[in-house]
Amino acid sequence: DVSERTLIAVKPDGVQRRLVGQIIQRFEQRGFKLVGLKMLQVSEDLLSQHYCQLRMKPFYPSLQQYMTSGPVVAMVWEGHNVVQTSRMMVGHTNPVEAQTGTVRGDFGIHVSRNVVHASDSLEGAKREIQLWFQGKELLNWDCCDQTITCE
Ligand code: DAT
Ligand code: MG
Repeated sequence: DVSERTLIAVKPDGVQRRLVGQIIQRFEQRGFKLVGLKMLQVSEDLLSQHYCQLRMKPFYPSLQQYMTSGPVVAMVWEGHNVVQTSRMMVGHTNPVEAQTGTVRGDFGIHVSRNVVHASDSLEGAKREIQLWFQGKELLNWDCCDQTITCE
């Protein structure tokens, strides 16, 4: 499905470390299409909805502290198999286990500062995109070379 979409977010540590450009570049050069992009300060409310399955975890308070500590760059990327492919590009949750060549494997060393978020399933992506973006913030646009890039 060429109109599959996922939510990718550069977390506060990624923004602070000036990694936004390199992360965007990886998704662009892979062939995905950027259809939404914004910088925002995440509220405790948005975060608890985003991580609704983690609210009871012992690390949630520190996760909340970190995720609301500074701006985040949220993006919606579109393309064939983008959910699964972007999880592979982002790498294992714990950077210690993330392969070199992945974002977390190249830029992270600790699970509590793992640089980037990527939706983990089609349903999760749908839910997260609706949570983070208004419909009018997402743009449908035709790529000039879409017959070559399999869009
Ligand atoms: P992912 O971000 O790979 O989808 P997740 O959804 O299980 O991983 O967890 C969300 C975030 O919570 C993760 O990116 C970092 C943080 N986290 C997960 N497990 C953790 C742990 N054991 N200690 C500290 N932070 C953790
Ligand atoms: Mg997750």
